[in-house]
Amino acid sequence: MAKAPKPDGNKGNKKKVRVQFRRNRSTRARSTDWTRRALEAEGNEVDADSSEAVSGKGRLSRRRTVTVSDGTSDGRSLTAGIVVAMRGLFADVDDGKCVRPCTVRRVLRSRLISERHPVTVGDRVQFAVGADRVGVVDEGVIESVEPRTGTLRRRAGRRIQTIVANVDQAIIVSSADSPPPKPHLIDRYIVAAHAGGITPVVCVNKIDLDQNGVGRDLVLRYEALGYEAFTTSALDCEGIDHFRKLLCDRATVIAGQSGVGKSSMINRIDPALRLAVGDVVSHTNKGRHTTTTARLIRLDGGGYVVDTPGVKSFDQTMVDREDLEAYFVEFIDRVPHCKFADCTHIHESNCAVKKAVEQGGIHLERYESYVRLLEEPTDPAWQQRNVD
Ligand SMILES: Nc1nc2c(ncn2[C@@H]2O[C@H](COP(=O)(O)OP(=O)(O)OP(=O)(O)O)[C@@H](O)[C@H]2O)c(=O)[nH]1
Ligand SMILES: [Mg+2]
Ligand SMILES: [Zn+2]
Repeated sequence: MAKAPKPDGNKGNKKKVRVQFRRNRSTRARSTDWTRRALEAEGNEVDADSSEAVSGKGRLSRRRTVTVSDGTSDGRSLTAGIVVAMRGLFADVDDGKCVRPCTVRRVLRSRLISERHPVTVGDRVQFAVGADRVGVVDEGVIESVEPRTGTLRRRAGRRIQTIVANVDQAIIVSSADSPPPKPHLIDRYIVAAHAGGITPVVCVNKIDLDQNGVGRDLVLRYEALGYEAFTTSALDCEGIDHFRKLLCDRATVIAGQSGVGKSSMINRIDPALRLAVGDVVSHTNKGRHTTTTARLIRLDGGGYVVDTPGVKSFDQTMVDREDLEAYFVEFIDRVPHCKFADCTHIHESNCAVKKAVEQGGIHLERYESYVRLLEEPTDPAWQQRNVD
């Protein structure tokens, strides 16, 4: 269930923690200069206004002691909020009264070195801020991030990108046509949703373009596996009532290829949102990547929805190879009948999974998704750093 931000906290107590120095820095940089920060925001380090007291053995020391505040920062009280968007290393935090840009205290970033960003959309945070000047929303500093529940994550280079945190379900949107559906991408999202502890739901939008029934077949495929699956048309509103009901009182991420109509569907729920919608390029039949950053939207009926940018591909190595079979629900009953206990269902003889594929009990495209995911290169070093 979606939780509203808690009321202001005010607990006091400073404590010392030991954190690792980042390898590429030995001196601290502080700034309250917005221009420099804005220039550095994309991909570079930006220092939060900090009360860090550094002690240690100078440049040779790889560790430092920082003083972080448990409940207050520099005498400023902490406020609870939820991250609604990320802009570089700045987080837009909604505390129920306003949306405020916040930097992230360096100690948090040091602790979450394996993540591309230490905070993400959907995170429930505590931030410190001075008294607002009249008519000005001052910048805040995120001091702590609550433990995450359901997440949608993917691999981004050698790090993890948590696309969204604290969601209950992922509605994985495909389109019946234009762009043509990519069942393999749906399967990747389903694995990632299970791995992140959220419920996958399949939606085939643009059902008005479903001339040859490909979209309806996809829905039947996933329904047969026990997943909630439904069709919509953001063009003529078919299925939008069902979509609205699914969002009610829950936290949902909407994910899928570019151009499938994710933002158009959300606009149908609340036309006042006016989310940007882009064309599908006619000669490539692909979307234009109109939505460029994930955005959390509170819904009038309770709950919230996160619109995300369309993806071309979705790398995930959250799941170990030997566990992957368990993420394909239709494999689970068959696996005990394979001859070899460690059967990978690829080259072994007497494999119950392959037999089911031959006999039509397992859809060939689902099996191909499994094979492609299994054969995807994994990075052992990456998996060790998987700390979240
Ligand atoms: N025919 C038809 N067109 C639709 C439907 N839904 C959306 N579209 C069109 O599809 C195009 C892409 O829609 P968007 O809502 O921008 O798609 P998106 O999934 O948000 O795309 P990204 O933001 O790039 O990820 C627009 O031209 C929409 O008008 C639908 O149900 N039927
Ligand atoms: Mg969009
Ligand atoms: Zn097997």
